[in-house]
Amino acid sequence: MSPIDDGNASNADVRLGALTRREALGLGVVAGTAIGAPIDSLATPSTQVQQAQAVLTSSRAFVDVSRGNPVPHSLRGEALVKARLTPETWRLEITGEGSASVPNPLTIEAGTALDLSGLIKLAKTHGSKFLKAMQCLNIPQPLGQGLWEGVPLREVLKLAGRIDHVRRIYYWGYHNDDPKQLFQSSLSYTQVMETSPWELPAFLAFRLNGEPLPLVRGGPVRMLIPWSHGFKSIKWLQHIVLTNDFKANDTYANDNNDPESHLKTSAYITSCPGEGKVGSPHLVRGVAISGMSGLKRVETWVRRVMGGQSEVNSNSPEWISAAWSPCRMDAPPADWGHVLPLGMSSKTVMGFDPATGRPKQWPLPYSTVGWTAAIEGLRPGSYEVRARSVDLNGYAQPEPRPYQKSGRNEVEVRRFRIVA
Ligand SMILES: Nc1nc2c(c(=O)[nH]1)N[C@H]1C(S)=C(S)[C@@H](COP(=O)(O)O)O[C@H]1N2
Ligand SMILES: [Mo]
Repeated sequence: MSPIDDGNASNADVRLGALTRREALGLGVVAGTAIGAPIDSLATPSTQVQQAQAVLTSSRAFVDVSRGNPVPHSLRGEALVKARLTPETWRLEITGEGSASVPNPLTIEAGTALDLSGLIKLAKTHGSKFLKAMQCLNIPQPLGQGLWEGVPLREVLKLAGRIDHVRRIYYWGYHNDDPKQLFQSSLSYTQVMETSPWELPAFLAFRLNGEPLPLVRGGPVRMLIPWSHGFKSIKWLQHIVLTNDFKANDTYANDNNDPESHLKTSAYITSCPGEGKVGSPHLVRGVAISGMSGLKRVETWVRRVMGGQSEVNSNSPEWISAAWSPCRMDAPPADWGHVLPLGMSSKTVMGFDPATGRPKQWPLPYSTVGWTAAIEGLRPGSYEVRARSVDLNGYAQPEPRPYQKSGRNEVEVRRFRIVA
């Protein structure tokens, strides 16, 4: 899939709509999913049919949001070696700036930069893995969901010795050595070093869905910030700088985005047939992301539309008094062995009970869940269906953030007709 704009340009969502539908059709996945099923789950359709949505997206089927000219994952051969984007040539530098004190900087010049085998070695003692959906702050669809393996960033920073006078950490990846193409992101020192043990940590990922992280998804190594939108998850990671400056200096802040915005709870419609028959339930399907505020339920509102009827929005009286009905959310897969990469036990995945192998929470935090609404009892006519999430604080979409530059949150609507 070719990269798309990250939505800071005007017509990105239109282009995305076309891409995701084509992608879903091209992959032949379970009807109506925007998220592609991995090859191995396609081979076991019986375990997938009860699910409205596949758990893992194959690495190539993610919607690709990448800046750069050329985009780093288009490099080949010598150019790739020169860019240090092969497993053998990849290096990570960790340095300090200003008053930050970094006793053991990791640099290419001094021969101390971290290489991939060093990172893999660190993973032997400090590695972990978890499921997480990727979502762009500016695109109203999840980009995909993966099983990511790697090492918490805090363990990597320890390699630089007893660092001091550090309040923030910023980082970037390969960008054709062109300052104009820099895509940088940042975190506070506290966010990196003191993740709650129940939360997924800031992370360096080098495997996805049981395989080495491919170049197309930011390999050999990318940053992965579980609680955040995609712009914190820098691909082709090569540089980390420790600073005493406390301010966020993310490239994404330049486009009026909230740089501290975290992954949001939202529902998306992935399939709604344009026409249905009286007497048979009209099946509407979708996915929802469980963001930082969790997901209580997904609900739909079906509205009869007459010719020339006025638009409604979330401030309209009709909307405010509308009757929303809860949808059926997919249960956790009964057999995680069919869902996870071959040979991986769910007992070893963060967020799962190591004794039973079942998820401790459902939906899993920062992951997607499929949902289905079976709409019944409609008379012939034209209808609109809307879907919204309700988070664990009781907020229904588009609340609590009508301000979209902290994460798109429109309530999706589809039209359909019921015929006799
Ligand atoms: N180096 C680099 N990393 C990047 C980007 C980029 O353009 N360059 N885009 C970011 C944005 S805005 C998003 S939404 C995610 C998308 O990740 P994906 O392409 O794996 O779906 O990557 C992030 N990491
Ligand atoms: Mo993004």
